[in-house]
Amino acid sequence: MAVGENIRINPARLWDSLMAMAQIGPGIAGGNNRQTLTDADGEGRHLFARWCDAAGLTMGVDTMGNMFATRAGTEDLAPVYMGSHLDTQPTGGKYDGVLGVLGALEVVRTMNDLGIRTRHPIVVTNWTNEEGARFAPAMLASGVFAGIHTEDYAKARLDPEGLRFGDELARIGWVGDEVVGARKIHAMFELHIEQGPILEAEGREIGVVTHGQGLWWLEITLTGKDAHTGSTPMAMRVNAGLGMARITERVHQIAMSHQPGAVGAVGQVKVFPNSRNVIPGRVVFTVDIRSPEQGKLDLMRGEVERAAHAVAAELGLGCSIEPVGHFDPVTFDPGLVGVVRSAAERLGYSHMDIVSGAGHDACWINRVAPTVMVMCPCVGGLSHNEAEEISPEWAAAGTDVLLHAVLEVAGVVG
Ligand code: HGY
Ligand code: MN
Ligand code: MN
Repeated sequence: MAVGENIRINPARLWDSLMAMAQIGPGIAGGNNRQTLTDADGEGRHLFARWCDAAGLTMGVDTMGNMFATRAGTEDLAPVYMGSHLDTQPTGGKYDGVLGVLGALEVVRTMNDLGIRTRHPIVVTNWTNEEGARFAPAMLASGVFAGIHTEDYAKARLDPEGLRFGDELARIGWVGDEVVGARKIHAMFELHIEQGPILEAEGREIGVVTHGQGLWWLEITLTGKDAHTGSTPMAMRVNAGLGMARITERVHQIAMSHQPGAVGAVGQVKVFPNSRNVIPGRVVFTVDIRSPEQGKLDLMRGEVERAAHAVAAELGLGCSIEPVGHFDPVTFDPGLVGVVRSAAERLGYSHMDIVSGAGHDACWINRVAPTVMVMCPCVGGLSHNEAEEISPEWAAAGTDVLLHAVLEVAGVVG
């Protein structure tokens, strides 16, 4: 039975919650720097927990710090989950991940306002370390939940300062007592901004996410020789920085050779000794390549690795390559995709099917439970930038669709 289309969330309350969360871990240009397991992340978690408590939810936390706030159902059934992540990039926006967590909370607040009861319990979720910016790989804790990574592997991950994930999680006081992955999920919904330009360009309010593209993160270490930038003859140089530059260009060329539907870039570069007048003797950088097509993704990985070794050989550099992140292209649950699409239609929101360009916790949870995503546009498609913006209307549209889709799957009683 579809819920009446006149039921809508409270847009002002949602927007106020988004703006209140944005005060925690502020960036330097209007966005956020609330990186995972920092004090700011801990503070954001406490605010979210207080809001969940005020909404009458029961909080559970697992040993990876994943937060699960439960609203009881009328029957002892596997819950319907909805959520995303509260951690941000170092120069992140106010909505990436946060809209999915606080939109889910707004759905529960609306259910409370209207006295709606459901057969299945409902769980609002905050997944730890979705971004992977501080501790690679991305979607780390949802990956442990889905059995992709072991908990030991995850807790041993180091940040750029050499701090351990497990120690940092304990330091902010968010090690829970639940076994990771023990929870049963009837269905999982993730509301997220598109982080690309398609919905806005097409004038659509809702993205019905049918698939997610796959990804490789390849960490390349080039080893040359530190030397004086002034007195070392060009022919004598073993320049790791030059190697990194040539490989970065090759990554771009490889992605362009697989158009449409492939992307590639180098986003993180660490140069040693990083002194203005020293030829870099070592460079460590991560290649990020993605495609919705498995074949293209696998081809690109091989081409990047061969190109890296060829450039290193030309310049007499040592070259090692370590995969530090990977997931194959994702197909979300067709039944739930239909539920999201019909909810958007019922509510009168313009919509289109879309493939997610970014990775999300939903990509891993899709391995262990029927999963789907709902997207709303973002201004200029900009994300992972402090200037990330959405409109209150887009936030409300996405959350209305989430409300109706979740109620349909959770089963309204009475
Ligand atoms: O990298 C991603 O796609 C996500 O933002 N972690
Ligand atoms: Mn995200
Ligand atoms: Mn992100």
